[in-house]
Amino acid sequence: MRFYQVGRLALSLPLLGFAGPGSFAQNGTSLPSLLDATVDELAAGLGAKLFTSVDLVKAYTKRILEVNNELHAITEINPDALKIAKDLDYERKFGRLRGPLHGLPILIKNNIAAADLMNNTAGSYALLGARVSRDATVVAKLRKAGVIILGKANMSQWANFRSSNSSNGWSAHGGQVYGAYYPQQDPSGSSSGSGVGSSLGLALAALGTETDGSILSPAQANNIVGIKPTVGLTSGALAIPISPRQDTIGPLARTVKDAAYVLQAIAGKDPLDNYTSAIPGTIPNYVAACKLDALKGKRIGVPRNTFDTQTEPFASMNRAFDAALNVLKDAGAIIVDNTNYTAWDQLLQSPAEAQVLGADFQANLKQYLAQLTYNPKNMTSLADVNQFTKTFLPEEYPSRDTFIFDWVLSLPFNNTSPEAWAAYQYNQYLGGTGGLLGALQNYTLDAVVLPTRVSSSVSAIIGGPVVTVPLGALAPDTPVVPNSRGDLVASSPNYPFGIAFAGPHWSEAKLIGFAYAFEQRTNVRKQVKPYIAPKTELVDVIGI
Ligand SMILES: *[C@@H]1O[C@H](CO)[C@@H](O)[C@H](O)[C@H]1NC(C)=O
Ligand SMILES: *[C@@H]1O[C@H](CO)[C@@H](O)[C@H](O)[C@H]1NC(C)=O
Ligand SMILES: *[C@@H]1O[C@H](CO)[C@@H](O)[C@H](O)[C@H]1NC(C)=O
Ligand SMILES: *[C@@H]1O[C@H](CO)[C@@H](O)[C@H](O)[C@H]1NC(C)=O
Ligand SMILES: *[C@@H]1O[C@H](CO)[C@@H](O)[C@H](O)[C@H]1NC(C)=O
Ligand SMILES: *[C@@H]1O[C@H](CO)[C@@H](O)[C@H](O)[C@H]1NC(C)=O
Ligand SMILES: *[C@@H]1O[C@H](CO)[C@@H](O)[C@H](O)[C@H]1NC(C)=O
Ligand SMILES: *[C@@H]1O[C@H](CO)[C@@H](O)[C@H](O)[C@H]1NC(C)=O
Ligand SMILES: CC(=O)N[C@H]1CO[C@H](CO)[C@@H](O)[C@@H]1O
Repeated sequence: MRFYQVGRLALSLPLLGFAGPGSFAQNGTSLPSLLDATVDELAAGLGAKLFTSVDLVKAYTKRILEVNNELHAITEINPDALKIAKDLDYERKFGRLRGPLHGLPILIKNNIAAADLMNNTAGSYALLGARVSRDATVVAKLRKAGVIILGKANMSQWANFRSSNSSNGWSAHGGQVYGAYYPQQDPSGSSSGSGVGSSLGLALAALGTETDGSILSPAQANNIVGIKPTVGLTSGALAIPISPRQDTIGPLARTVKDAAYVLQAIAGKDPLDNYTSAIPGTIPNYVAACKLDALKGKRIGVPRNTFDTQTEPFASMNRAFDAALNVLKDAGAIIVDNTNYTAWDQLLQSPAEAQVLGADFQANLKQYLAQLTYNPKNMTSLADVNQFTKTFLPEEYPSRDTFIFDWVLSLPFNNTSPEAWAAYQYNQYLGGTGGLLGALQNYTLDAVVLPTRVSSSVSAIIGGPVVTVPLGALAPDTPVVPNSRGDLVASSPNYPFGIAFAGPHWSEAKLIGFAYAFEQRTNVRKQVKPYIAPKTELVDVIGI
């Protein structure tokens, strides 16, 4: 078995200035390669007038069009993107910089609404053409920070809350997203297009949403960084919901620092989302938290009973994980092994999470639909959506069933019933005293570290933060295994996987620091190569 990052883990300092093969401007000045370009590199290039935001939009748009027929990562390109870029270039010219993201293009998942020409459908024809009167709060914040919303990223339809037998990254209105690391790769989900789009440099980065795994898992499968923020750190207003108790919006980006820049721009209180009122004090500086020595003296637990499987490919991932523990130690961390979650087996058996999500989904979808200012298919409830899905052919029913919709509609309680509250309280025990919070306390830890594939649930049910960073890719002799539907490759050579840091609520700055310290010492992202990538670079569009 071979892992890209294991073995010589020499400390490699971040490259200064413009890194990578990139391309060259006519006069020989090197331009950043868009497969890997960072915020700092792009901001420096814009500042030095090597290129403009208009150039960035043109280049990223071409890159999308180069690969989208094959990968279906993007559902729509913002028809206003060039105009917005022009305006931001104009502001820059006159010295008005909105912040470090000024003039940089970002993709947003197709369940986050924008009050522009783009559709927000969660991948369903039921919402095609529907309008909202304002931007989702995170989108408004991005625009204020000078970000260009370049397009919408395809996703697992309804954030994977419709069917028992669909596939990751499939939506009726968007088709099937594929990952770029193996032909027909399962891109994971539900923020599938956000993962692929960010990984292939179809934009600077992307926003995704997570209820349980939907940022962490596609970030891992697409060889990038994902930050799943504490529920309430980023406003969920005007994102198509599952449950406000677990839904959270966060960045998928190629580097920890870029993800930190994006998180900085979208975090904050919002009167339209009461969960944000729990944010303690002022928002920390997440970019400044990116320090090489962030792990020094920190106690990092390993809840080993959550990943003790010896079957492949998981055993391989576990070995890579164990090698990574040595990197953390070398970076000064105190590894506290076997900080096991006492309630893990109970969590695996528990229906409580599904009950909470199901009860909330019905009520919260209704609230979202009530905010539409134009609703061409008259969707007012989950029952309407279910009926539509079963009868509108492109929704591919019954080949892709409506098991979750039907189950939610049959629940004998709703989200104000005692049953839902009891389930929620049980989750707080499973993830709290019996899980992450108990381990943090009992072993006096700063955080725990986990293979990304097992990192989401415990933090999901208590609303805690997790950061994932690339760890490796499966070896060339890995068997090719299809997903359960038989239409994607779920495990294969070169399939990327990650390592995740989880901590207490509002500990993003710490977790970002830990992930950065690991990333800078390993640089896995650049060693794992996609089999397909767009060729357009800035040099191809500058001045055209
Ligand atoms: C190269 O060209 C860019 C514009 O395309 C210009 O801003 C830059 O100053 C030039 N650099 C040199 C070394 O001439
Ligand atoms: C949104 O969907 C409508 C209906 O299909 C379509 O006419 C429109 O072009 C879409 N918007 C964008 C920006 O693609
Ligand atoms: C937030 O909470 C207040 C007080 O309970 C309530 O009046 C308001 O409607 C809530 N706002 C939202 C957007 O839920
Ligand atoms: C923790 O879990 C691992 C893996 O299941 C097991 O080998 C170990 O004995 C456990 N340690 C404790 C203290 O429970
Ligand atoms: C939606 O409702 C409006 C007003 O009741 C009606 O005119 C329209 O035909 C309905 N559209 C559909 C697709 O059912
Ligand atoms: C999905 O489930 C439905 C309902 O059980 C079934 O009719 C359909 O054949 C299944 N599709 C696949 C691809 O297994
Ligand atoms: C929720 O269920 C309770 C009974 O448990 C019922 O009284 C209440 O009207 C229901 N609420 C909604 C919004 O359906
Ligand atoms: C932490 O300690 C408490 C009290 O002894 C115990 O109930 C709980 O199971 C422990 N949790 C973990 C994850 O170790
Ligand atoms: C921008 C883009 O390529 N959108 C495509 C997304 O997928 C749907 C369905 O396959 C196409 O119709 C769009 O053209």
